[in-house]
This record gives sequence, structure tokens and C-alpha cells, in this order.
Amino acid sequence: MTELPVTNLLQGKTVLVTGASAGIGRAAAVGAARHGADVAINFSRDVAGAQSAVAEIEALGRRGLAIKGDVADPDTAKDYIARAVEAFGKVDVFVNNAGICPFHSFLDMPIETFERTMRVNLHGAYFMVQAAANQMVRQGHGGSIIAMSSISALVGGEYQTHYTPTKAGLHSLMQSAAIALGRYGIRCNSLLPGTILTDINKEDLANEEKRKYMEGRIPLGRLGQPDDMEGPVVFLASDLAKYVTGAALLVDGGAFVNLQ
Ligand code: NAD
Ligand code: RM4
Repeated sequence: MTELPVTNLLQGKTVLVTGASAGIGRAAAVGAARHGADVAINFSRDVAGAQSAVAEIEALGRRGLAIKGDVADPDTAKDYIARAVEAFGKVDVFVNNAGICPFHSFLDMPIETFERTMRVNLHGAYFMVQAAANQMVRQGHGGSIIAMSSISALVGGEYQTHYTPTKAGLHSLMQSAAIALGRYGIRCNSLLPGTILTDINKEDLANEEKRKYMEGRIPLGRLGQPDDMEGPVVFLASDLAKYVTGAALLVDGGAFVNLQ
């Protein structure tokens, strides 16, 4: 695996990432610290994962903090932002990452599975982004908001009929928020990962045939790893992206464009 370059693009910035005890969120949080940021993560249940993410951030010489909360609960958002500000004084970058994808067939989708997916992925994001944006507006020096949408905002999935609308919704939320928040210098963008190997798809990709099919669709020849998301997150978070808002960046090894 190629060694990732290290910069100080996020020096002096405070970065918040939801669902960051594992997977892409953790790679984004630790990655932000590697590029100079102090990082406050949200996590829901995995105390050990959250503690070890904070330890990794601190080992990079940055300040780290883990704040527990279920993003589906609207009160979590205000609590998370308030406690992060209490500890680090401000929020410069907010990464809405927490999400679930309980793969299930369409015709017999349990109501609870549908509703929980909506609440975590989309409602949770709405309240979080709103709370982060209000904090950035109060601070008065702009900011960057990044939503972990998905290639699935653009294409369907047979066992993802509850999930893909949340990812399209996140992308749409970033577009509308970019308009609402542009006057405050707050940029809002989405990242559209392809298939990244994490817990969310471990079971799904345990099916050898499906995994081979997914791999075969990718021009770069491999499924993604969480650290493939580090550079795109750091770029959108940093002032290098100062004129980028309302945009969506596919990070999928070319899977989306590979029709034939
Ligand atoms: P993951 O399961 O490793 O990470 C999801 C994280 O969200 C976990 O840390 C989990 O604890 C947290 N989370 C779940 N429900 C929560 C809740 N109610 N409150 C707070 N935190 C909660 O999977 P991942 O692949 O790292 O997923 C991260 C994001 O990336 C998700 O939004 C997912 O939809 C998106 N994404 C993933 C892929 C992929 O292929 N892995 C592709 C596109 C988009
Ligand atoms: C992504 C995409 C991936 C899937 C994950 C769970 O948005 O659909 O292929 O593995 O979600």
C-alpha cells in the first residue's frame, strides 16, 4: 500500500467526525490529526474503538476527544457540538460520517429497519449539520462541512432500497446547505465512496462471488481501504478547497464510470 503524504493543511483547525470509532470515520479522524488538526469524535457504542482512535490522535501530537451519542437522537447533535466547543473552543470542520446499511431485500423490508436507517443516516445528519452550522455561524469565520454520501447516491442496490435514498438525500442536503450557508463562508460538499472494506459490508462481501464481481467493476483493480478516504477528506476540509462548495467527489477507483 502506498504511504500517504503528510501535510500541515489542517494545522490549527478543530475537526469533528461522527461515527469515528471505526472504518471510514476513524480514518478521517486520525487522518485529520495526521495533517495537523485537533479532533473530537462522536461514537455510539464502541467505547474501546473510540478510546483507541483518541489514543492514535494523541500519539500524533494532537488533542483528541471522544463524545458518546446516538446520532438518531436530535439531542445528540447539540450535546456533541457543545462539548467539543467546551474542550477545543471551536468547530472548523464537521464530517457527517455515521451511517448504517443493514442489507435487506425490498419486498419484505421490516418497517423498523427502514425507519432506523432513515433516522441514523439522514435525520441524524440533518440535526448534526444544522448544529455544526449554527456553531460556525456564531464563530463568524466560515468552515467546511463534509457529508459521507456514497456512490449509492447515484446508483441503486437490490438490498439497499432503504439506504440509497439516504445517501442521495445527504448529497442533496449538502447542495441546499451550500446555498443556505455560502453567505457565512461555510462550504458544504459530499464525498461519494465506492466500496470500501469496513464492518458495514463485511458480511455482504463475505460472499466470494459478490466480492469478485464488485472488484471486477473497478478500473483501479481493488476494493477501497478506509485510508483511501483520508486525502479527499483533508482536501475538502482544508483551505486548498476554498472555492469548492456544493460539490460531490466520487472516490471509487473508477467503479461508477465503468459501464463497458
Ligand atoms: P462502519 O460500520 O465501519 O462505520 C460506521 C460508523 O458509524 C461506526 O463507527 C458506527 O458505530 C457509527 N454509527 C452507526 N450508527 C450510529 C449512530 N446511531 N450514532 C453514532 N454513530 C453511529 O462503516 P463505514 O464503511 O466506515 O461507514 C461510514 C460511512 O461511510 C457511512 O455513512 C456509510 O454509509 C458511508 N459509506 C461507506 C461505504 C463503504 O463501502 N464502506 C461506501 C460509501 C459510503
Ligand atoms: C456503499 C456502497 C458499497 C456498500 C456500502 C455498504 O454506499 O453501496 O458498495 O458496500 O455502501
